[in-house]
Amino acid sequence: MAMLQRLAQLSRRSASLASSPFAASYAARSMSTKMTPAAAIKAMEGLQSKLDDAMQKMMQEKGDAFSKNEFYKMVDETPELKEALSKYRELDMDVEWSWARIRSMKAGPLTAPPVTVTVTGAAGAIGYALLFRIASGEMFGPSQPVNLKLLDLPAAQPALKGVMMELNDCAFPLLKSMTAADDPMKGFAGCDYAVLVGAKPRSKGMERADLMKANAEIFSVQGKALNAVAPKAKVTVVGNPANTNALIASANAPDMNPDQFTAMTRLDQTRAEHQIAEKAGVTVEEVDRVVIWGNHSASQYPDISHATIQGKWAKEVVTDEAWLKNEFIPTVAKRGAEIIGARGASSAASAANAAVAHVRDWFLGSDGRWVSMAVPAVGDFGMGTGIFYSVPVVCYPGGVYKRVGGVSIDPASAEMMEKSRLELVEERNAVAHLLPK
Ligand code: NAX
Repeated sequence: MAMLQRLAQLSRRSASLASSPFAASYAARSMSTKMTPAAAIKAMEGLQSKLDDAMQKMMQEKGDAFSKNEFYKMVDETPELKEALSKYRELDMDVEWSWARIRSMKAGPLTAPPVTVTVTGAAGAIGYALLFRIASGEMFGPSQPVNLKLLDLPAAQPALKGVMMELNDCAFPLLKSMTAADDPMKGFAGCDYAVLVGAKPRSKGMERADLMKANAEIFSVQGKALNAVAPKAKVTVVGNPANTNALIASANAPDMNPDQFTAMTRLDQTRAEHQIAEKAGVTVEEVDRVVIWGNHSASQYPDISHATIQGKWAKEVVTDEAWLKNEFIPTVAKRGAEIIGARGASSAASAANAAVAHVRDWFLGSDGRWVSMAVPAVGDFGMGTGIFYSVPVVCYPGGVYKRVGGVSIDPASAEMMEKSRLELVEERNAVAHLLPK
């Protein structure tokens, strides 16, 4: 399992390798070498095996201590491997993609029983960025077959059909079956994991309260359906307002443990990690233990009080308090709006990436790393109960997460955390009619 975990972790850096946009750019790159794509692939194969063997060997030797940077360092110091890598570059190939290809094709026999995952809102923007990555093995690991169940509204079925045609056209070895549904009872039937992306967007002139109400109804129906047809499922809510939607779905699933429901704040975490890494002039991999507290909304609190940068306390590296307060926190909290402003569309690819990371860690474990998830509040950190509140957790292989305990909270953090808690209580009160007693 350790090796698979490590592969899955490494693959978070790999591109959406087999998505159709990739296929197009791959063809374009191959053209630039004046080789046909087939000839380029053929030319790569021997080099891939050589590098793959070296990687496997290093993984066996180092186990969990294996890191990709170390691997590249070793390649750099081994003339034969260095030459193999440089030949890749001559082929004008994206090395990250090459590694993904090795992993997706050579990770071992696909003997594990498939994991069944339902994605709602599958025909939407996040769905389009997410499904290809699930089917390629990035969510559940490179040798874990998957069944995809795609749920969307009746009106979205024609578009969904097109997405399924593209998924089929990718011929993903891991994709064992795929079905579409517009009825939650069919869409969730027997799923092991459910990623609830589909939600009603805020239309022009719509009040927040109306948006909350419309989404609350969707998630109460879906909670009931999950309870009836997939009571063992592990559920990740992405659709907004994510925390309160998770609360509603969970409250409507009386036979399921509330801990089976989570809401995604991973995108906020990765946004925060990037901001801190950039400010400190380090890579994101050198930043650890950034925490997102509270609601996936502008009231969230991205907290670096417990974070480390290259093993040192982040607060001792980033000492610019004014930047932390006036730039870092607002930038992370309002990043979604900034992206809509810049690209005229919402952040679909990074949201899909966060969903891949959230579920992957839940399924394969986070290897001791803290990751933020909105989970049922259990009274710690003074947050009471009856809301879904984002906290740091550590995940263990097989779908287990544990809240990180004993985290000290300074007064300034407590104030920020309380603001987000109050907002969540307000959201809960607005949908109280959909929360069975
Ligand atoms: P899109 O509008 O592109 O897609 C939404 C899809 O959901 C559509 O295909 C729609 O037909 C479907 N849908 C609507 N109601 C449904 C229902 N009852 N059952 C099944 N499907 C249904 O939105 P997209 O950009 O994909 O965003 C989806 C949701 O993610 C939104 O609520 C958005 O606010 C939320 N986000 C959450 C993030 C997070 O970090 N938690 C970040 C990104 C994103 O903003």
